[in-house]
Amino acid sequence: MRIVRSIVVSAALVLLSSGADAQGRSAPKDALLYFIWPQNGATIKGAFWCRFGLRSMGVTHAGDNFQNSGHHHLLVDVNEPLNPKEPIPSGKSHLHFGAGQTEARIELPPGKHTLQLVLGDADHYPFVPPLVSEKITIVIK
Ligand SMILES: [Cu+2]
Repeated sequence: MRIVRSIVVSAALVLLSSGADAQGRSAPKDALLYFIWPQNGATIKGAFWCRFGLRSMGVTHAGDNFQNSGHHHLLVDVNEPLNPKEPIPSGKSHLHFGAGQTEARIELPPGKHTLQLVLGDADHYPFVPPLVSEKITIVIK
């Protein structure tokens, strides 16, 4: 009996630890990620404030593991699809807003650019299915 009980306890521990890992979370069905600004097709002179909109979910810090919440990521000129099994990459074209920012000053070289928002969980994984905004195209003068 004692052996059986220790197996049950270790199985419960495995379940707990996988529950603490935020990977594979799903967003509420009515969640919506969108650009407040700029709008698709906008022509902008110089640097601009990019404003992130999120409906039916909350914005938290990276590392904060609350239900129905995440932090914003901005993809700039990214064409490759995200791998849902990997954390969102980090770099000049994959910006993380881990302090819970809902707007950011963006400066891009003149020309055409695409922008897309992705919501990430506490560990920077996309939700399943991914919660992404429309991919917009802007022109920097
Ligand atoms: Cu992140």
